[in-house]
Amino acid sequence: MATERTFSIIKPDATRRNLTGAVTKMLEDAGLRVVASRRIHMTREQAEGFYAVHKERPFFNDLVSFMISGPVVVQVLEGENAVAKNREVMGATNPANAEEGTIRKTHAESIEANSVHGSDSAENAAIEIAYFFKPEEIVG
Ligand code: IDP
Ligand code: MG
Repeated sequence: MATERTFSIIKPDATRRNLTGAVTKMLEDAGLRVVASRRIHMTREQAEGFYAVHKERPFFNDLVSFMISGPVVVQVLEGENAVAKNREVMGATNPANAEEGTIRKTHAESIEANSVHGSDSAENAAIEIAYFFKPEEIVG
């Protein structure tokens, strides 16, 4: 399996509880390398654009409000099989269904405030990385 990149967000519920380091350590312990990282406070427009695929879902407005309720940390992660590896260490969307030892099982507050975002495919990873980072901001 070749080296791959994926996109991660440490969500406002985690930054609020000062868990940026704890979450990042879990990503690093899973074999992922942080090759770009920036703490931002997303605008509503930015969050709506990022989650545009979910705009017909009933939770869309709440999700956008949550994502702009505080700062987030946007990151590019690199490693072997990075997309799948990140999804594995994140755990299931609903923390009640997440495996022991995953970020969401350990830290998430709810199905919405679930501490992390991770790209679901290599194709979406490329789109999501380009949404937040210029190529020269990613240093592998
Ligand atoms: P994922 O983050 O595990 O890929 P998605 O289905 O892509 O899950 O949903 C995006 C985000 O929307 C979730 O991480 C979570 O914050 C929120 N979300 C998903 N399903 C629900 C729900 O049923 N109620 C409230 N928020 C939800
Ligand atoms: Mg998703």
